[in-house]
Amino acid sequence: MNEDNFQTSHPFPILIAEDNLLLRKILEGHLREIGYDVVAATNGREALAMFAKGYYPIIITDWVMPEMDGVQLCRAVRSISLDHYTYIILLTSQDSRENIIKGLEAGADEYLVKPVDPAELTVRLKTARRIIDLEGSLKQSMEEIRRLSMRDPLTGVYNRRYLDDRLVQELKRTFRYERPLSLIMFDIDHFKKVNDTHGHHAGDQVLRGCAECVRHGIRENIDWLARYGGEEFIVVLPETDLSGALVVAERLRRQIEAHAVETRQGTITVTASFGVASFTPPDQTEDLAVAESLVECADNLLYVAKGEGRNRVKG
Ligand code: GH3
Ligand code: MG
Ligand code: MG
Ligand code: MG
Ligand code: MG
Repeated sequence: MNEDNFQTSHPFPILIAEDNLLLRKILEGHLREIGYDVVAATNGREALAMFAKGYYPIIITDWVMPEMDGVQLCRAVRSISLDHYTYIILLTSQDSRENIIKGLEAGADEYLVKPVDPAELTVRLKTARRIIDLEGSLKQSMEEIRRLSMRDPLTGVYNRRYLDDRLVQELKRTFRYERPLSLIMFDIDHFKKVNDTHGHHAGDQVLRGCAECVRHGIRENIDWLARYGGEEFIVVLPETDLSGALVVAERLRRQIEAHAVETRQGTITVTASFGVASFTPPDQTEDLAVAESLVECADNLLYVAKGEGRNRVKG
């Protein structure tokens, strides 16, 4: 087996725990022969210490060992919460029904009766790999779903669901550290006209362009932008009081006004109206309904900005 094959087929080491030197060497030799990388421990305690230092997706453990036996090792490994699954194969000469159940109950996935048949071990390891690969792809899918569930598909900024959850988290921090928090809500002016004049597709491009423009105009990793509704967005500014937020809103207003969106229908520029609301504890007693009232307050001020002629900031 060449180096490349080795890498792609067995990219991780197996941890074995076996107190009998001869059996350990035989097992190590067989695993190496079929291309696995092996790390060996002489008892359960040693294996657990190695496991705590590095992740092993597969553990092959003897049952009867000094200090910590295989069943205790299974229990210990299962009690550690891990990001990835570890497949445990328990080796036993005690193949009574009762012992097998005890081993599986302790968290072993599979047992093999000693003396280990190399051919059987090889196929059991294939099962282990299938489980580990399946778990890996499930994790990836979950991560992808999680990522998608918090974003607005059109603009790529956070969506309303994320906004609701994160805003409550930000407020908890605001209460805990008695720091200010500001919220800017903005709505594109006469956006219906953009759609009516240039088409929905161009309208979409304008929405993307505005979101991009604002995303670049706020502090990276501190402030964040979410799409609240159709052409309404919210920027959350932690650690920022009203005067600071008004400065940011005014800058964003000018940036949107100056931002030209190139579309097949030609260059489109829009303006937006802004409402800014702030909050500093202990102005109010701790109540997470503040999240709603902040949004409501910014919304009302946004409405005032519209009424006064649009393309302006109200705070
Ligand atoms: P105002 O200045 O008062 O905000 O006027 P407006 O025309 O922007 O507001 P109005 O609420 O009348 O219209 C909003 C428009 O935004 C109507 C809706 O079709 C459009 N819109 C909402 N979501 C999207 C979207 O995802 N893509 C496109 N292209 N248009 C959208
Ligand atoms: Mg033993
Ligand atoms: Mg409107
Ligand atoms: Mg609008
Ligand atoms: Mg609107």
